[in-house]
Amino acid sequence: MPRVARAESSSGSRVIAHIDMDCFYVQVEQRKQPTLRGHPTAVVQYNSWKGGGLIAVGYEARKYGVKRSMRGDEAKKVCPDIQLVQVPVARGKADLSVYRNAGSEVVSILARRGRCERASIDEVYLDLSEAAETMLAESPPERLESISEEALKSHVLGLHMDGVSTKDCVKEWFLMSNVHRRDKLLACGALIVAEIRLEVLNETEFTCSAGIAHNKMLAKLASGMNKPAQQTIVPFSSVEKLLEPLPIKKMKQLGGKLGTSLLADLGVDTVGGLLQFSEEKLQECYGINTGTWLWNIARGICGEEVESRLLPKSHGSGKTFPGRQALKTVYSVQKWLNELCEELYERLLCDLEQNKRIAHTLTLHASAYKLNDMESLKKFPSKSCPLRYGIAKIQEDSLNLFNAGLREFTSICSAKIKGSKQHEWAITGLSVSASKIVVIPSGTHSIMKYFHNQGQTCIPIKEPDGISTQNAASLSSSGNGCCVSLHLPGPEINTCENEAKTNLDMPCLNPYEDEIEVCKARFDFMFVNVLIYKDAFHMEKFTDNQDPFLSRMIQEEDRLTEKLLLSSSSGAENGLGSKLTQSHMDSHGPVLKSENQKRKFDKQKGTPSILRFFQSHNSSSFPEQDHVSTFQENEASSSGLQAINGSPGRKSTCSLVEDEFRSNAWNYKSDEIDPVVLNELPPEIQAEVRAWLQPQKRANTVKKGSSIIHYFSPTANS
Ligand code: TTP
Repeated sequence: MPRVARAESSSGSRVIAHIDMDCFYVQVEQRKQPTLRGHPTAVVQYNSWKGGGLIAVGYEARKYGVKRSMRGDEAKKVCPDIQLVQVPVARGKADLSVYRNAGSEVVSILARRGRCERASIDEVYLDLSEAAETMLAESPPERLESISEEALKSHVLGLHMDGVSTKDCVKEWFLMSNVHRRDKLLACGALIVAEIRLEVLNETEFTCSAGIAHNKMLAKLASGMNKPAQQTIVPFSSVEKLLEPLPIKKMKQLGGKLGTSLLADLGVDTVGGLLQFSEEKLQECYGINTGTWLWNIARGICGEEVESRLLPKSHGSGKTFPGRQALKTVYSVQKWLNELCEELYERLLCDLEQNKRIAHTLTLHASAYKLNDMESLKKFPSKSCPLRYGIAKIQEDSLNLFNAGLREFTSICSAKIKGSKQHEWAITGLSVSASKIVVIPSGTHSIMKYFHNQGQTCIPIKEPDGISTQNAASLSSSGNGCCVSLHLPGPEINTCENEAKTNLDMPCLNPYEDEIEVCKARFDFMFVNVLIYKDAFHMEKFTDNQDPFLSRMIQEEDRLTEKLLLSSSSGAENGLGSKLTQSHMDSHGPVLKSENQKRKFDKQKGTPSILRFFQSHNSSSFPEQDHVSTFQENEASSSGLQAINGSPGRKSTCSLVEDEFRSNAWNYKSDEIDPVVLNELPPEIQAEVRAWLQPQKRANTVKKGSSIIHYFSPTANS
């Protein structure tokens, strides 16, 4: 597409709003304590040193010169009347749940009007294109009896005042008729946003500010321009004027190294400065994608869609240990990790209970320095592994991740500093996060889909230092994340680097990825609940509630178990599978509603269960052993079956699955298998399974190329 047309079409008819809560933590505290309203107020971190650090400053306090970077004592000096409110504390660290919940209240109101993306604890994007189109078609601004007062307070960038009052000018802008359609749509969007902001105020008592533009980037820039409780509109014609003088560092994603490089290498310090470079030149300097992205943002082009997401993409719990609080022993790290994991796990369970979502990846981030090498720029490597539900498991895995990171960190540093002793390190920040969160689907799923998934495990999540866990989630769910690899014993711990390489190198082997994800989630959910039930606290919680979803899940699993009495191998009995099945059954006790159900479970105790069979393959069920799999190892094991197949002494996943399936299958009697299960398989596979059940006939039934192994093998799906 020609470049000018690209700019024109990208700005087209989309109407995007960015809503930003004003001084959010302060507003939440003021709602809790209405006497604080109208007073200069700030929210401080709980630490007592010099009155604590300010993390949110109310607008009344800002007038006195109080800033976020100040300590409480400093703020008192510039504003003696300031009210300092402590952030709630739990487990020795800030407890943000009250703010998170308040954010959710606002999101639920905003989501009524259009596609809504929760961008942070207090920020939301709304795609109002459809609502604006409808308004323009049915009741355009010029046909309205009046324009709301709130809308008339809008700031319209580039509007010429011509000596008339601002309000009149804005009114004229709303009512103009012979203008470009995109401006009319923007006017409709602004009227809608003004209404929404009033709804938020009436229902929650919170004020918010908004930016209304043709894309996310411009809307976000605009929302911060006039605060608090105001809205700013960016007509297409004013985009260039807005961007030209804008300092490069103010642009999202240009605040870091890239922004610094633009200044150092190209001498560019404003967005407008980028306009002098051709797209080719920018590509030459920064690569194809970044070059094009820079060329686009200089012209206000941003094709990023508003995602439909009301819930967070990840959960995290972290704490900083500045100055003398830095942690210097593994014991102290473990103590804090346990606290952080408890908070994280509470939120995971809450998400599971309220939203039926489970997380798949656990990531540990830390910041550290070497005691005798303060200048070392080497960052503590972030590590991730599959997330196992159960508080003890998360705590154990986090510590393993930390130890893996520490080994790498200290060895790198030690190599640089001759004679340095081990363990001369200090941790200044720790956080654990859970990402790759998926909704547990309702409905049933064929065993076929689960088998598809059994050969698969998540690729290492490669998260470059500094990238948020939200990005980790998106990387891991990017669609290239599936590969066939062996389930090695112990959690796979992955270094969070080289994500681009991973995505490029890892073969995407299955075209049914979405279904698999969904199916895996469903089965994971069963295992998750098995683990949850082991925890007395949560058992009580769930049984008290008699959660209908959970009961349905249990019935569903029960149905599957009955249907799929495939596994009776003694190997599985001794493994984790049997442990899980047992605890699953034990723990189901309290929620079984009918005598019938109880009898069914009693009968099933000690009987074969599909869970045992599956468990021997399940990626989240590794033995309790610290197995560190570095990126290189994972790459080797997963960058194609060829590598595995080719290496002597290691069997391919397919051949392992084949062996396992066979060794189990030979033990089954055909009359033990519900024909419904076989009927779910494709005809040629049904034939082969039946042949396995009746070995003497097997040789004649399997067509070449239609084997079950072929069916489940990656090449069959690629
Ligand atoms: P911001 O949106 O950055 O700021 P704000 O809402 O306080 O004020 P404004 O009206 O200017 O947008 O942050 C949202 C909340 O996040 C803030 O109220 C407190 C919290 N926060 C921190 O805890 N630490 C921080 O470093 C920042 C920047 C914010």
